[in-house]
Amino acid sequence: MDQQSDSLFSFSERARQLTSSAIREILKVTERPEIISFAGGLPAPEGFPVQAVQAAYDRVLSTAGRNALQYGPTEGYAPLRAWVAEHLSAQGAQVSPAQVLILSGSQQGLDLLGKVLIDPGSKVLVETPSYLGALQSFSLYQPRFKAVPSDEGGLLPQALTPELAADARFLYALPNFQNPTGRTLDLARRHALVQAAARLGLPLVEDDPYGELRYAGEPLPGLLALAGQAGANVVRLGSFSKVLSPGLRLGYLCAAPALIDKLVQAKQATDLHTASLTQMAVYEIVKDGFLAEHMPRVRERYRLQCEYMLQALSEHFPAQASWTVPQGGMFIWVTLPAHIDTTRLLAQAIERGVAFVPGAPFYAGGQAAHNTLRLSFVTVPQEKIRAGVQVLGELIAAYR
Ligand code: N5F
Repeated sequence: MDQQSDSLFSFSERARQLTSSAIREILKVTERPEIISFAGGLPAPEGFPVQAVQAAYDRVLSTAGRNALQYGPTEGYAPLRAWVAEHLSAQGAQVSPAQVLILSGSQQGLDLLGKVLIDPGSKVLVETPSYLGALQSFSLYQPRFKAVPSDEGGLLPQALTPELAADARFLYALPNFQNPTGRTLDLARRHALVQAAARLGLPLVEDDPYGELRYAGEPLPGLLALAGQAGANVVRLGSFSKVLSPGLRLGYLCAAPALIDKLVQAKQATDLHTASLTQMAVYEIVKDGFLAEHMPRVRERYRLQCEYMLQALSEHFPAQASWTVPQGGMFIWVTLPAHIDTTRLLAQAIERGVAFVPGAPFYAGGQAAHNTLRLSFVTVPQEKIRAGVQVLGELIAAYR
């Protein structure tokens, strides 16, 4: 098939460099029902508010059906933009609706940012490791990734030297329960990061799909909320995927109006606008405070699942393995003894009916740690978490 399409089309330079996301590839395998998958960051379907979504679609269609089925503005449905602005303002940022762009999933925001901010060869700063879907989106625009040093507490703001930041288009950062490591940037580092960014004139892209999923520790202000005082330029991405459902494909971006204008032009060329019906239905759901009653249930479920996996890891993984203990979100990051290559381990694990995401594709602009892997603990039922972790423990012990 590939050979045939190669001779049928002359692919662009950009397309030639495209590779498939490791997560999406693994998800194909893990669709088999017998597989215990710790791979995809798929929210637990038990948490999907099916009835609320159904009722909202019904209400929208019966009260404003013709509007909902019509084209709409590229910027997004005005009441939803206003809700997002208010939601972010309640978290300490000062945001007006004009600074909000509604997206078809926050992944679209990553692509649009790449489109309007990255030229071939542009320097883009990333954490080590970082969300591989963002690396994939940005890669289409052929940047030069530079890794910002980090430790178990996340990004090291003092590592942002003038030399590292010089000419960088932006720094892509995930302060809450980072994908893939689950780690969280503490308050002191958040302050130091926005101050360094302001001093260096470096835009920060704050991606926060998991922020509402905190089940331990105190909530911390986001980079956008801290930006005002420091005078930093922060672009914030948010998503309804992890609070309502990813199948809705709805997210948003908040930025200075000058960037919103450019992104709107790029979005016009991409999809004209995000589905009107979806935006109106989601607005119906969130406008009266549904999330305040819904999120505690989701958080409690994730807390228990996380605890369960941590327990299974300490029972079944060897003493030389270490892992992160997240305060929220969906991921645990495991570091195995240096001789273990987790890409090879994955092939063996799939034969035994267990999947995870190997660590290597999460690295850009620096050395990859091939002995790392990401485990998602939210979709697998508790008894299967134990069974899956046990299999991985056996394979690690037998690895040669
Ligand atoms: O808002 P949405 O659903 O487009 O989320 C994209 C996204 C953006 N930023 C970060 C840090 C994310 O983690 C995500 C979603 N990540 C999932 C993951 O497992 O890493 C996506 C898995 C689903 C898939 O690739 O099919």
